[in-house]
Amino acid sequence: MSSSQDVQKLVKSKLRGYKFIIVSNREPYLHMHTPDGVRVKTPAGGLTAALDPLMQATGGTWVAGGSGDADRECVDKQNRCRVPPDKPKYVLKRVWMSKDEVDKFYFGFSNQTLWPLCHNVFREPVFEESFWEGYKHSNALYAEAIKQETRGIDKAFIWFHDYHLALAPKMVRNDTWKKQKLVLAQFWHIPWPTRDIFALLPWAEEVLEGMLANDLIGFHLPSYCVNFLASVENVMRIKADYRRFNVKYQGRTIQVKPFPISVDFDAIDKIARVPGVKQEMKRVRAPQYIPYKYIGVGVDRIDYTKGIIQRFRAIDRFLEKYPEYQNNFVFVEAGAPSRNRIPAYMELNEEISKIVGKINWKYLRGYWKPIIYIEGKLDLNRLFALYRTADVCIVSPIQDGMNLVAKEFIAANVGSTGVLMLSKFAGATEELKGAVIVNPYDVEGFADAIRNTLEMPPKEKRRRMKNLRDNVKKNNVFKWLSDFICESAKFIS
Ligand code: GDG
Repeated sequence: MSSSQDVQKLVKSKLRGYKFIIVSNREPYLHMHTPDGVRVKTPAGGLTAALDPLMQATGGTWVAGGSGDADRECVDKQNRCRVPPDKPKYVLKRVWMSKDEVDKFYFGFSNQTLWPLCHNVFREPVFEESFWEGYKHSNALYAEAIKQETRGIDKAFIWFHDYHLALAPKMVRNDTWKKQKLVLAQFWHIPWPTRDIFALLPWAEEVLEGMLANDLIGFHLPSYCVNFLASVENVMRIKADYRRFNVKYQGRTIQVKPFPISVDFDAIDKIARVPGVKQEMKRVRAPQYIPYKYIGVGVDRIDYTKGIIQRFRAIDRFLEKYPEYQNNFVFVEAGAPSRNRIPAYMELNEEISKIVGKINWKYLRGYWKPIIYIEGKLDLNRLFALYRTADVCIVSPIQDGMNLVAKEFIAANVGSTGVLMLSKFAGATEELKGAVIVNPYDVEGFADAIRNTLEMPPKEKRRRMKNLRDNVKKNNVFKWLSDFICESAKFIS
């Protein structure tokens, strides 16, 4: 199962007669005001790109939070519009939230309580009653939108995405009428913490009750599934079956299963070869840009889980310990800002500018400085040119559910000339044999690993990258989609 068309066929055969509904906080199309009038934008990111063709083929409904500044002007009375706008294939149903609602639901409970709670990052989660109330309220808005979309429909498959929507499945299940057959499934895109950490959450039981209304719950890794089952046992006092990875609750059996997410390998491989990328590659090595012998690259959404500070500390130590690389090595960090309203993210932005400034000043020699920090989202040609030109791509999260950047780098490294350096705390590390593995907290070991990687013989680099590319080509995003849908289809009668 390796292409979008294969998955489309699969959905059509497996989910026959079922209305297909996807629910996520982020929407696949945004309407935005521009000087040329209202224009449609698609958010960058692999997930919406992978699910959109599927929705186009199945023609269901996607329920998501409206976030474009012209979104409200472009929907009907039921808050629906048909997308893609130029060739409508499915319904986008928008859920509206006020600024205050977004503050509590998205910036509050989702990203200041659940996000740090689920990542082992020594950031104290914020346990704030008003965030929790806001989270419940917004989940109810999503549930209401789903209810409207399933009114009069006797069979639907509803796929919830992520930690923003833990409570909505129960709300939807409770609203089901007698003969209505709803199959509910959820994919949790971030780690699930150990049972003792999860038990810190004052609303642990309600969160689990919400999720256990699903028939299927997916995580990236088996260890997150085990942690989830252990949390259910611990908090709800019900026995889980660790052999079958399931738990019985209120007369239903809930399947919990790993589905490691991936990228559209073939699409990335193709884009990486377009003339625009090749042109940009020449520019990257041009004297006025990066004329140095070695290039390292880092690409992240700016987040304290991504280990950006730890990466810079290791680069500092590497240049200090191996001074022959001074004036020879440049590290380009592309950081896409995110969640900037949250104090921890504001502090991180400041910390990043300080450490970049400090390191660059420490080593500054003539024109050369070791770190080029590009704040903002890179356009695709530049991003792919960097992926193809880099000697090393450093992905060093201190905790990450999976990490798609690692897989994008592999798919884009068409010449097999680069090396992937990966933190032992990224979900992707379990699959990506062939990467150089580092502990981002071990400054000394990390610095040595950078040196060893740059010194690696080309043959060894190619061998490693070939293994990685074979793996990601085979285990691509369509495999993820089809595995999840096949498992969900087991609940369809
Ligand atoms: C969550 C989980 C899990 C980043 N900077 C630029 C840029 N990006 C794009 C990347 C990639 C995406 O953002 C980041 O995806 P990740 O998977 O690395 O991380 P999260 O956003 O934290 O995602 C994660 C994922 O969900 C999916 O389940 O893997 O563990 O935390 O696509 O390319 N894109 C561009 N310029 C940038 O500067 N164009």
